[in-house]
Parts: sequence; structure tokens; C-alpha cells
Amino acid sequence: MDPLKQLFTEKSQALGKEIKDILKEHGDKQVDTVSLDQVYGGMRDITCMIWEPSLLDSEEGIRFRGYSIPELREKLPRAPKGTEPLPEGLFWLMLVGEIPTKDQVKWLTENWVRRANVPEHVFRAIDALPIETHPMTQLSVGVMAMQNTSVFAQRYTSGMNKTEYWDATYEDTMYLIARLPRVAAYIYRRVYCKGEQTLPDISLDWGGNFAHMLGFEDAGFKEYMRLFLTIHADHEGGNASAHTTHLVGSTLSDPYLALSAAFNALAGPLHGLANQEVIRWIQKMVDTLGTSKPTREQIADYVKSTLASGRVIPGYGHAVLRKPDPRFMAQRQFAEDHIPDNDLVKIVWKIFDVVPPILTSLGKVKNPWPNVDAHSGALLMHYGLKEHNYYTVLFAVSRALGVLAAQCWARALSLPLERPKSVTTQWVREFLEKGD
Ligand code: HAX
Repeated sequence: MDPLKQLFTEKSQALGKEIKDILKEHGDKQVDTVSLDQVYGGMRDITCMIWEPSLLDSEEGIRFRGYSIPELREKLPRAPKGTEPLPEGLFWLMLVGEIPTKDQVKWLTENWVRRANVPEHVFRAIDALPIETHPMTQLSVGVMAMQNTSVFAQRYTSGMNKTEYWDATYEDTMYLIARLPRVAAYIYRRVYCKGEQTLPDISLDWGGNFAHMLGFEDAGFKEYMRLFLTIHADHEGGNASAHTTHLVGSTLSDPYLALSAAFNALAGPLHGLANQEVIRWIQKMVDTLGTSKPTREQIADYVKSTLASGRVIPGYGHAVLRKPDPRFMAQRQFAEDHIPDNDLVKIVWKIFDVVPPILTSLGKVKNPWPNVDAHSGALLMHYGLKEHNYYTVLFAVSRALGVLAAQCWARALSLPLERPKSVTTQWVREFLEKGD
């Protein structure tokens, strides 16, 4: 080990141990209005941000402008003969707080079609990356490459009045959402389909056209995409991708810069990348056990071996939720309605029976239940989208709806630069020495 690394190892291990001891004794001590546990603990449960599109309840799950996922599935406009909501309707709802009519959703679909043209240099920027570059990295680069078209950046340079920030943010938001499926589909076809691109079908809705550009014409897949793109759109403001958008945007970075940063946060395995990790983990289990129909006992043993090797069970647990995620349950219901006999889906359901008691028995996991990422892979595999590395890109396209709706509000309400206070452990030592 090099001398600097050696020194860092010693210092970090010592400080890590000291912090553990400090928190054991003083974790509930208040620093201003928060406890030391919260200072060290990733800011859990600190209410400190305004986020208009959605609100998360730890027991009940997400509500978008007051509507639960089952309510959205009932009330939002659908595609002709469709059973699932159109994500356009959810964007409308998140932005203005009203369930849109069919005509309003039609207007939005058509407006996004008109804004969907992606400048050629964006594709060239993506083409410059090695083909094995992770699709999320390619997506982030694609968004960054479009930044030269930012209305916000251009108007700001020309001396925009602060009362007009929201208008420029709205324009960028609409262009970005319109273009994202084209960029995302380009990456899919580039990496997995020998670069043979599928042209957009402008008669289709936003989600249906995305499925079409990916190369999938199955009506069931298109419906699943509409559901997927709706339920992944937002999860209030504190999750890493949403918070990143908010933080970066609060410096008046334009929406392209903020969204690209959000995608980099979403690409972490504790966040959006978990959907790829779940299906990888399941496939490894199937390969290891040598059966596509494992018993609950076999799954339990595999779960325990994963935990024993110091890894998490992907798709389980949540920083806020304390019950099964309604986004998991909506996908489970979709699978029950459409593909109840699929082997992978059945494994996902068995894992749902097996994992919670095992995680609970560890005594430290606050939420042993499945989250949104536990189910999507099995459904995508069924419909033939088998490239796991791509799954988080689907999540990203959806997440853009919520975080950009929130950006419009942040600029309309002139929400300020975000700047929380940090302290050092030396500061904590002195604070504790001073006592009350
Ligand atoms: N498997 C094993 N251990 C888990 C676990 C899981 N699924 N979930 C939590 N734990 C562990 C934590 O690693 C932590 O252990 P240490 O004290 O040894 O560090 C302990 O239980 C307490 O964690 P927690 O308070 O219950 O959970 P956090 O708020 O710290 O973390 C996570 C929430 C989602 C990151 C966590 O549950 C996890 O790692 N889950 C697996 C990855 C995953 O599915 N991520 C997607 C989450 C949803 C999402 O954002 N989707 O995009």
C-alpha cells in the first residue's frame, strides 16, 4: 500500500470507530434542531425542502398531488383500448395539480412530438463513447450534449429578469422530456441492435412511441411501459435523483445540467441501478441453483449466502417506506393480470414471501419490504427487453417527468440556493465537551 493510502486507512478506521462510539452514547443529543444521529446518518427524516409534485408517506407510499397509484390508474386518461395511465397525464397533474382531460393529454402528446427533434451532434457525442460504456453514462452524456440548446442558459446570458426564470425552465423541461425517449432509444439500438435505429411514430403517445423506438410493438409491452413510466416518475424530493436535480438547479444551473446530474445519482446501485441488480441477482441464483423453479427453502439459503458475503438484497429496503412499496404492488398486479404463469415472475413473488422475515431477523433493517425495483426486471424480461444494463435508463426517462416538474416550481417560487450546514468530527468533540 502506498504511504498516503496507508495513512488514510489508519485515520479512517480510527475515526470510524470513534464516530460509532460517539453515536452510541450521544446519538440522540440535539444539535440545533436535529440529533447527532441525523447529522451523521444521511439526513434521514429532516424536513427541509419544498417539493410540490408528490408526497411520500412511510406507511402508505407515494401520492402524486394527493392521488395514490391505484387512483391514478383509474383516473388518468389512457391510450385507445389501453388499461394503464398515460404518463403525459401524470406530468400534467404533477405540474398544475389537476387531473387532465383526454383533450389536454392529447395536446401535450402532440406538443412533445413537435419538440422531439434531437440535434444530430447529440448522437455523434454518444457515438464517440466506447460501445460498452454503461447506458446510463451514455444517457447522461446525451443530456449534457443537448445543453447547448438550453433556453434557460441562453436567456440568462442575455440578461433574463428573475421573474422569467420559470418560463425558460418550462421551455427546457418540455424540450427535454420530448427528446429523452429518442436519445434513450438511440442508445438501446446503438448498443444492442447493431446501431439499426427505429424512426419515431408520431401517431403514438409518448410512452408508446418510446416502446416503438426501442423496437417493441407488442401491445402488452406498450401498456407496461405506460405504467412503468408513470409509477417511476416521482417519489417526493429527498431521494437522491430528485434532490440532486433540486440542489444543482438551485445554483441556477439549467435543467440540462441538473437532469444529467440527477441521472448520475440514479445510476447508483442503492438507487435506480437496483432494478438491474435485482434481475442479475435472480439470474445468478437460478444459475447457481440450476433451476428456474427454486423452492422457498432454496431461495432462503441463497438470500442468506448473499447477506453472509456482505452484500445487500437488491430491491428490498427503503430509506423512508416502512411497508411494501405500492409501485411494487402495482407491477405485481399488472403481472397477475397479464403473465401469472411466468417463471421469473413467480420467483419474484416467492422472494417477496421469503426475504422480509430474513431481513427482519437481522435486527437492523428498518424496512424489510420490496421497493419499486424488485419487480420490473421480471416483467421486462418477459416482454423481451433482456439487456439488464439498460433498465435504469427506462427509470431515468420516467424520473425526468417528476424532477423537471419540480424544477419549474423551484424557479416559479424562486426557491433559494441550497446550502445546508456541515460540521467536522472535531467540532462534534468540542460540542460534546462543552455539554449543556
Ligand atoms: N439487504 C441487506 N441489508 C440491508 C438492506 C437490504 N436490502 N436494506 C438495508 N440493509 C441494511 C443497511 O445496509 C444497513 O446496514 P449497516 O448498518 O450494516 O450499514 C442497515 O440495514 C440499516 O439500513 P436502513 O436504515 O434500513 O436503510 P437505509 O435507509 O440506510 O438504506 C437502502 C436504504 C434502499 C439504500 C437499503 O435498504 C438498500 O441498500 N437496499 C438494497 C438496494 C436497493 O434496493 N435500492 C433501491 C431503493 C429504492 C430506490 O431508490 N429505487 O430507485
